[in-house]
Amino acid sequence: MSPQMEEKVEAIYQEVLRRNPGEVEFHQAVREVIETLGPVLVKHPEFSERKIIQRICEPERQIIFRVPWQDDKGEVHINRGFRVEFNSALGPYKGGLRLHPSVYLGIIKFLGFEQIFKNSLTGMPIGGGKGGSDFDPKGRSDDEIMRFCQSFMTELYRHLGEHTDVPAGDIGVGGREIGYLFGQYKRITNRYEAGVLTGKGLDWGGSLVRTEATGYGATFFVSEMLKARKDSFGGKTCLVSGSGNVAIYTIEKIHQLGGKCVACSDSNGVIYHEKGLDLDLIKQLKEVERRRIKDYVEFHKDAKYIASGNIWDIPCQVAMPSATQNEINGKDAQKLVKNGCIAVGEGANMPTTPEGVKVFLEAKIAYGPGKAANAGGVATSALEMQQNASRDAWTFEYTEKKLEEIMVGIHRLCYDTAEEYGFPSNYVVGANIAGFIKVAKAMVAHGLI
Ligand code: NDP
Ligand code: 2IT
Repeated sequence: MSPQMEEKVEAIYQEVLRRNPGEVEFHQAVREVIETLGPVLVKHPEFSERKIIQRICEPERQIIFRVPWQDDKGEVHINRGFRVEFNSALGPYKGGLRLHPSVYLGIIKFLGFEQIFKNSLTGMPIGGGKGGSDFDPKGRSDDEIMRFCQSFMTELYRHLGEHTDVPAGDIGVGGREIGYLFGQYKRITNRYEAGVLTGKGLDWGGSLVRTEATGYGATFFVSEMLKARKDSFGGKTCLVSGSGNVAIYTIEKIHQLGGKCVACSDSNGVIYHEKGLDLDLIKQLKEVERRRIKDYVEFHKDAKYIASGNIWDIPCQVAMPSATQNEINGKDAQKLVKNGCIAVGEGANMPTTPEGVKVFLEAKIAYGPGKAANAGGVATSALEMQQNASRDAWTFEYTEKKLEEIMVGIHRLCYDTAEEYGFPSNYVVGANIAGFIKVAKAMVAHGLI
C-alpha cells in the first residue's frame, strides 16, 4: 500500500475506534478487513469518493432491548438482547443469534461486520446482521429456554421479516431455540412466514443439510485448499476445537474424507483419543443428552480428558478451530506450525488472533479465514430461504451437492482474487477483497443511503 493510502485507511480505523469505544472484538474485525483494502481503493476511486468503507463500518441499525424472563422457581431475570442490522446492500439482513454470557454489543458488531463479507462471498442474495443476548443457557431447563426465547422474540419480531431480517443459530442457539422463537413469531404476527428464520425443524420448513452445513462446508473448503497444493485429507491427523454444532459436523466430514480427528474440546477441557474420535458417542452426549465432553472417557478407557487443556498443544496436520473467537493466539499458532500443521480452516468466527494469523501467513501454510471457510452455514440458510419461497423441499444429496459447489466457488473466488491483487495463496486478502467489492458496488449503485 502507498504511504498515502496507508494514512487514509489508518484514519478510517482511528475514527472507528473513536466512535465505538471499548468494543475490542469489533475493532479487531474491522482492522483485519480494512488493512487489506488499499489496492481496491486504488483501482476504484469511486469507493473512496462515496466513503464506502466508512459507511460499511457503521451499522444501518442497532437494536438493544430488555429481555425479562422467569426461571422455574419463579425468580425474575433480566437479560439484554441485541440485533445489529449491519448492511442490506445485497439482501435482507442475515445472520445468527448467539446466547452466551460473554455477549455485549462489541461481540455482536464484530460478528455482524464479518457476516457482511461472508454473505457476499456465498454469492447468495443476503445482507449482513447478527444478534443475541448475554443470557447463559447452560444448566437451564427446556421450559426456561422456552420462556427466554419467547420474551426475546416478543421484542425482536417487529424488526424481522423474510424480506427484512432473517436470524438463525450461532453459539447456544440450535434447532430447539429456533423452534421456540419461530412459534412465538407466528403467534404474535399471525403469519406462517417460514422464511423469517432458518435452521428450522425438517417438518416445518427446515432444510436438509442445514444442521451439517457449517462443519461440512468448512471441511470442503479445507479440502479445496489442500487440492490446490496437490494434497488431500487422506490419512491426516486433525484437531477440531469445540464440541457443538460446527465441531460435530466438521469431524463427521473429515472422517468421510479419510482424515482422522483425534481431539475436540469445550470450555472446560480437551478430549484426546489417539485412535480417532467416536463421533456417534459425541453426538449422543452433546445432541441428545446435552452432557459435557468430559463424560466421553466413561465410555472409552483409552481416551484422555485434559481438564483446562490446550487442544493446540496436540500435534496435527490440519487444525479446524470451531469454538469461539480468539481461541488461537500467536503462541498456539507457532506451536501448530512447529508440530507440522499444514492447513487451518476456521469453522468459528475470528478464532485466530492477529498475531496468530501473521504466523500462519508467514509460514505459508494453507490458512482459510472464517468468513470464507465457515460460509457454508449461512449459504445453506439461503438455500433454506429459497426452498421456503418456492414451498419446496430438496433431498439431502441435492442440497449437499449445492453446498459443495458453493464452497468450491468461494475457494476459487478467494484464490483468484488473491492472485489478481498480487498476494498469491493468501486467502485473507482474497476473501476480504472479493467480499468487499460486491457489497461496495451495490452500495454505489443504490446511492447515498
Ligand atoms: P455451539 O453452541 O453448538 O457450540 C459451541 C462450542 O464452542 C461448545 O463446545 C462450547 O463449549 C465452545 N465454546 C463456546 N464459547 C467458548 C469459549 N468462550 N471458550 C471455549 N469454548 C467455547 O455453537 P456453534 O457450533 O454453532 O458455533 C461455534 C462457532 O462457529 C462460533 O464461533 C460460531 O460463531 C461459528 N459459526 C457457527 C455457525 C452455525 O451455523 N452454527 C455458522 C458459522 C460460524 P461450552 O459448551 O463449554 O461453552
Ligand atoms: O456465523 C454464521 O454464519 C452463522 N452463525 C450462521 C448464520 C445463518 O444465518 O445461517
